[in-house]
Amino acid sequence: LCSVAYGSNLTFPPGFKFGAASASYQVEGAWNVSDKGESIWDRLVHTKPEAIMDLTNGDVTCDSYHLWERDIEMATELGLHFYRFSLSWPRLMPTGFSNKISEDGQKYYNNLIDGLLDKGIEPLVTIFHWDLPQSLQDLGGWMNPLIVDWFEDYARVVFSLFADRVKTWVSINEPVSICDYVYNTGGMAPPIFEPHVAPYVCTKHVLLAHAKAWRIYDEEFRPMYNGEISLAIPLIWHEALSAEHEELAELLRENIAGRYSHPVYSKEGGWPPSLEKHLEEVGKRKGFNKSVLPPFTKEEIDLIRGTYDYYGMNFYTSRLVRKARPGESIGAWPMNGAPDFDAAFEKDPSWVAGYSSWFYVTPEYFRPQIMWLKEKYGDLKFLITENGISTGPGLDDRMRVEYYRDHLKELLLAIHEDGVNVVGFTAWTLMDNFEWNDGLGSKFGLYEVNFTSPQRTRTPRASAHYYKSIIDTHSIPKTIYEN
Ligand code: GBH
Repeated sequence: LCSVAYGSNLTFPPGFKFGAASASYQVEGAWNVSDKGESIWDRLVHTKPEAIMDLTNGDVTCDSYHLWERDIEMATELGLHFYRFSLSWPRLMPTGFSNKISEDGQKYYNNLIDGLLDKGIEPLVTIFHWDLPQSLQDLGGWMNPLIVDWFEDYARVVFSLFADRVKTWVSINEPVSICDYVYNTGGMAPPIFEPHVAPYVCTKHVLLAHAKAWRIYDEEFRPMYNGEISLAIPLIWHEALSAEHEELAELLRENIAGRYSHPVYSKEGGWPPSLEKHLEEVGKRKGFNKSVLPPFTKEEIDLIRGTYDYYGMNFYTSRLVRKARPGESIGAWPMNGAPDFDAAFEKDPSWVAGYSSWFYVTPEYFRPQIMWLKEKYGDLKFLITENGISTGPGLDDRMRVEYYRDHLKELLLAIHEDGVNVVGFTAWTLMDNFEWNDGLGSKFGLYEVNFTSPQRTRTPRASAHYYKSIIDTHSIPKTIYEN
């Protein structure tokens, strides 16, 4: 692509960094090599293959466990400033506990980290991106309060092994996915359907686990290594269908963004007050005689509050919100509706659909979402930890080019017009990979992966060239697709 930068307002601030992301279960494969333990995703795909749309699984996927050198080469081709990847807990700690650290697991991540650093690319490491050891799931997983201690042990091992070279950390990727999607749909791993209590209990445990990891880093590792650690929180903007639904839309924003952000980022800590009040009513309505949202003690509020170094934000899509009609059946939170809030979701007819069923392209709400967070929690430092779109196969992914162009333009407006401090942007994802329940058929990659070749050949798409030109020019360039 021939590219020419135009207009200073389409230029990113000096020091702004670009990266691309992946996650262990989605790219590594090698699910049972060496002493690796079984994860909850291994268990799901092997015992309920029908949970995956195209009946594929992550047994081999991109085979990055063996092809990590090619992954680094791609990151280098793109000119990435950082590569975000996650650690597989059961690969590093086969029992799930810290009594055994895998030699081969350590070696794999050391190779990847050192290989990236050799090329001048920063490793940005996610400690947990959903592949919980099955051994811990057998003990209740995120529903067992002891997970907070198990995660703390895991995080300490991870920091001891890698914090000398890794300076930016994501503790837990998308609490909403592991708490809300999992228990509200029963379709992900673990396949447990319990939408009344489980999502809220899980939220509390995830926040405590994150807080412990942050505090370990802060006290034991930051003095030596001076890095940063935060959550990656997925935001789906909830826009009121019309003015009369605004109060409901705001309550839903508190449920998806506030439930995971307020305890960490607000000055007072704890649950968002409006949400706390609503979920107490929900509890009583359901006959619990108390809130479905477990309360925090004063100590817990203080433990969690302030445990951040930046705001990590994943942004993909949005929803229009209205009050449900009497008797209307409401889809599962957070993609299809909000039963606990008597809220139904709609899409704007003008929204372009992605390949995934949940996906609508809504760059116009990227900026309001960032502003909402800034207004609630103050002048935070934002890092966009994921953004991208699913398409079908093919190298000419015009849709993805336009998706990145439109979202990055909105991000620049947030930076230049609204004065938001955004320090970096991460494309999801470096290459096509195992897209959870959507399997290998849903393509999010800048690089296409040929899943039928033993080499898992990776080929840059138009969007890879486009992203490279953004990085090279530090601005949004004109391309063959520019209108
Ligand atoms: C992120 O999830 C993840 O961090 C990443 O691993 C993933 O590959 C990427 O985005 C693209 O999806 O069955 O209707 O409930 C985004 C949130 C969570 C969206 C699971 C789809 C299931 C849809 N995703 N969800 S539904």
